[in-house]
Amino acid sequence: MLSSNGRMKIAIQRSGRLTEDSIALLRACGLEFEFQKQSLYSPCKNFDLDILAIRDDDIPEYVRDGVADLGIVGENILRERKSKIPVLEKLGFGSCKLMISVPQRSSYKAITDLNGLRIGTTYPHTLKEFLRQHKVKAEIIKLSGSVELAPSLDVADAICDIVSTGTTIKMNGLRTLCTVLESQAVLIASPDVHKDKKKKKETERLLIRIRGSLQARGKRYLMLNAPLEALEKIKAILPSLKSPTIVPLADTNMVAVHSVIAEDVFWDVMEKLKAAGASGIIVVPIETIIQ
Ligand code: PRT
Ligand code: ZN
Repeated sequence: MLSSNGRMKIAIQRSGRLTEDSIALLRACGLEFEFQKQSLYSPCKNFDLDILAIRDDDIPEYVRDGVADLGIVGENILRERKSKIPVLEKLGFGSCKLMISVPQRSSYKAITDLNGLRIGTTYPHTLKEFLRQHKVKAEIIKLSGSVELAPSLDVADAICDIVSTGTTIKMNGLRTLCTVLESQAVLIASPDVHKDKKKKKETERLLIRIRGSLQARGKRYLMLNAPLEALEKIKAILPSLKSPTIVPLADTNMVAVHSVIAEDVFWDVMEKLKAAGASGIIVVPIETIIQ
């Protein structure tokens, strides 16, 4: 039985591709809990929230029915369930594409080439909608798993399945033909959350933390010393979130510059800063950014 102890509940995938990142996100929000996938509930010690571990396919229904107040699930599942539950935030992990693939040696190139074919999938509703939009008449073969085997077993001529690295498709002698849907994990909320004052407030608190942690992802905090005359040059090099913080130093010819930079431009920026006269460069990780 599901407990209704009055605490908020967030549903996450019990065991699968979204589990680790969902837990990491909640921990990055400062939530303290021990996650055991054997138990349905993991209570947070420092937040009025229980983590509910279930199959990803059940998350939209649990949240829609208010059994869970919040949920973390892939957009692909929401679309397939024709869910109307509001998405509060895209979470930037679990990225994948729902794609139509065909045998490598086939001659199919365009979406219209799918006319008259049998397409195997575990996403019949999403595929039906896609084919309707593109005015393609194909037969949808509903499968429950191992979709990639369907063409070699002659159960289907093409497949519509989730692709991430593309290895599965390649290993089964298939190639992708088109994208049906781009997906990532999202935070959803039960419509009832907004009607309950306490839950609404707790959701807003959590959302601020989630956004702060997403903002900080891929960013570093940079500190350096620079001669005053090099300051303008250094400011021009720094692609900061906002203008950098300039701190005076005991040596009045020098200043300290603090800024936030993106991880992927880090080394390029570093070399330019050194060449411009920066010294004592320190780069530290950022846990959260609250705007
Ligand atoms: O038990 P439960 O029902 O909870 O889990 P599940 O087995 O249904 O889901 P799971 O854990 O496989 O995926 C959970 C969610 O992760 C999906 O709903 C997507 O939102 C997202 N996701 C991200 C993926 C993938 N990447 C992915 N690669 N879901 C599935 N795959 C599968 C795909 O179906 C195919 O079999 O991985 C294979 C392709 O991967 P590549 O890397 O070889 O292209
Ligand atoms: Zn599932």
